[in-house]
Amino acid sequence: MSERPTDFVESPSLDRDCTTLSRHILQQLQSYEGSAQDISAIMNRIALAGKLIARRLSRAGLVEGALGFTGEENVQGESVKRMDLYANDVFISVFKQSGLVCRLASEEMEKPYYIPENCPVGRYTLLYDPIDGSSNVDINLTVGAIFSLRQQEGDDLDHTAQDLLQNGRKQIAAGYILFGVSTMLVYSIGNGVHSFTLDPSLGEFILAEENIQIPQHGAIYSVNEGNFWQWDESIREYIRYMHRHDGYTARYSGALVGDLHRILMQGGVFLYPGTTKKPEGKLRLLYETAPLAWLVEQAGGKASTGTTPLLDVVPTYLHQRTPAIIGSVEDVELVESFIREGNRQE
Ligand code: AHM
Ligand code: MG
Repeated sequence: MSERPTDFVESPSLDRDCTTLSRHILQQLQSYEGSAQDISAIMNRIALAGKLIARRLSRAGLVEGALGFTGEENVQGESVKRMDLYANDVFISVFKQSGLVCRLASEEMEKPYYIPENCPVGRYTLLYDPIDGSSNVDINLTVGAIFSLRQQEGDDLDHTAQDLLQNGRKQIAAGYILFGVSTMLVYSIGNGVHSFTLDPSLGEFILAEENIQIPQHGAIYSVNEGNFWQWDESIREYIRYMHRHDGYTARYSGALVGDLHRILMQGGVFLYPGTTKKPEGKLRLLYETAPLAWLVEQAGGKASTGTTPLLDVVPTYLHQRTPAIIGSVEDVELVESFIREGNRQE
């Protein structure tokens, strides 16, 4: 006798609606050990931060004091936007009394934020860029948030956070939240890359795609060509090659998360090489390029500085920048081949 009620109708869409982020993470971890429970709880808190930021962004034009600059500069010498600060505080508030994370480090804070009462229970550090591409906020275009989770090593009693200065392979979890047409959360805990769409009516992130694989090659190259005359000749040669060959198309939104998301789904390459003004490029390693590199490699892609695997770079300070070439294997290798050729001729 069937155990199902006779009027039960299979509904794949209903099944999918029930695959929430928290359920998916627990399935991924396949363990009820303390550390698995911690990572699951941390991911759920990151999702909460994403929902809070998405809510604020969706009403930004209506809320007094949500848009525009604060008049201050961050540690990188960049003008701080009100949304940058709001989103930075959201992550702190979400984790402050969680007992899960004992340090938070972000683009907006010169030094990590310590939560001593969470240690030694929560020996994790969350690194994040609260609003990536913040120049897009005031014109109502896509922005993102990037996160990376690392295990704390040692006591860090002197609060120098030296243990964070390690390569990108030390990440335990990484991902981003894309505030676009809809809000998406894309994450990996070292077992494939999975995307979720926020259903505002449920307040839940619902599975969109599991085990995303980036195409081996794609048509898109994503770079700020306004920097052309500030690049090394090898990058200029690569761009000339793109211009002269069929089958390539440029896309650049000014928000790394949006550009990278497109490449993850459709293939291609994102690059932010060094410039004469900024030889290391613009993007920061620990909370921008390393998490995205880790994610793209998890999806079968590649990430490079041009000469070294991006995940091998060991920073010497928290806010260190790196040139970044991230995307489909063939397209990243094409850029690398131009750089190699340039170096050979020097
Ligand atoms: P931000 O985190 O301060 O917004 O800076 C990072 C952003 C990236 O999202 C984007 O790819 C890049 O800066 C754009 O820089 P540029 O205007 O130099 O092309
Ligand atoms: Mg950023």
